Amino acid sequence: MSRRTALTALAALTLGSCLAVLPTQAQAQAATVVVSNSTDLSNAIKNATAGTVIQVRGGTYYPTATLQSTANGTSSSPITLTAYGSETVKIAGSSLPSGSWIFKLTADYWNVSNITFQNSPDSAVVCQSCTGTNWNNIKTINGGDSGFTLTGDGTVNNTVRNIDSYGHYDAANHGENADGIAVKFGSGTGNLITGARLYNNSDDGLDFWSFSSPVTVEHTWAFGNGKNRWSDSAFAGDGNGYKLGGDGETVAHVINNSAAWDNAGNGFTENSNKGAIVINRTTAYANAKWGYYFATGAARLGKNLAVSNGGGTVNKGSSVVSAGNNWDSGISTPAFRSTDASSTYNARSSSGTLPATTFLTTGSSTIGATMD
Ligand SMILES: [Ca+2]
Ligand SMILES: [Ca+2]
Repeated sequence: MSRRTALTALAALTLGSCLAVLPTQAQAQAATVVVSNSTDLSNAIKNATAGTVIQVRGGTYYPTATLQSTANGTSSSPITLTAYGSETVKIAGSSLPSGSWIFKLTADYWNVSNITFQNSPDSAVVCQSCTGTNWNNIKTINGGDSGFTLTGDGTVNNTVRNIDSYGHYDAANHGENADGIAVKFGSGTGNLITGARLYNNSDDGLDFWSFSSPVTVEHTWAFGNGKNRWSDSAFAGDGNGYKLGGDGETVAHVINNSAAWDNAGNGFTENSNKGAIVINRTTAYANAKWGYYFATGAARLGKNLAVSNGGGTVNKGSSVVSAGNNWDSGISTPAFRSTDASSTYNARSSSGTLPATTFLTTGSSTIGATMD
């Protein structure tokens, strides 16, 4: 103890009886909690308060009930749930009752990072009416419904950064529902998805069905969705890369610098959303249906690149504004450096960004996704 600290402590002791400085409940519980078993993990999540940091030791956890919390952090004192150091943390849903989710927040200001949620009986991660949550470098894998979901009114200012979400399949509905990311049935502004890799899901890569406020997406890849990888004789997955509406909502979502390839449906589709959806510098390659399907709405399509899509390049209605895309007059189609997608499955960078690839890159500074 330094001399100054010692004197301060002595002064505090001397004055203690009249100062009566007692910690508040929140201050008393704010702490770093290191957990290494499912019971402690569940309790730490449930009992967190603003400022709590939950560090999860490496290993695979098998909770027997959904991990959930309604505890709020604050913008200046969020609740943190993360892996301990650089350890590898997986939370598996295989001991949960059927129909369960692995992790559900109905809460504000959480930062969740560096955790894999796998083999959920139903959805893996659901954030309901959340404000100010940040999800960094998480994975949702091989679940029984959508991988990552934002839902409910009051879904505000959430950021999903560098998520991998793949292999989801809802067997009971023959794959009709399981998306990589679902932002559905709700409202709220300021939500951002960036750096996502959404692939090999039974339904769509990304789905904004019945969400009535604009969502921004950037630096995201959606591929291989909607294929029957489960030998389901009544398979019903849709397989759109980016499904940008539905249920009568009119909303101007924004998609920048992202790509869709090898999906069983359309690369990018309004899905009946008549809003002024902005799609800018994206690439649609070798999707089974249309590269861009915007037949009824007022989308703004700019500087996009569509190549080798089975249904055609673009289906655009009379209210669509289209400029600088490779289907517009006078715009040429640059050659791809590579059409070998194997590197897109590689590990991410140490900071969590998408793996380096030349796949679908062209070097163009004016058209198409840059694939990073
Ligand atoms: Ca569907
Ligand atoms: Ca869907």
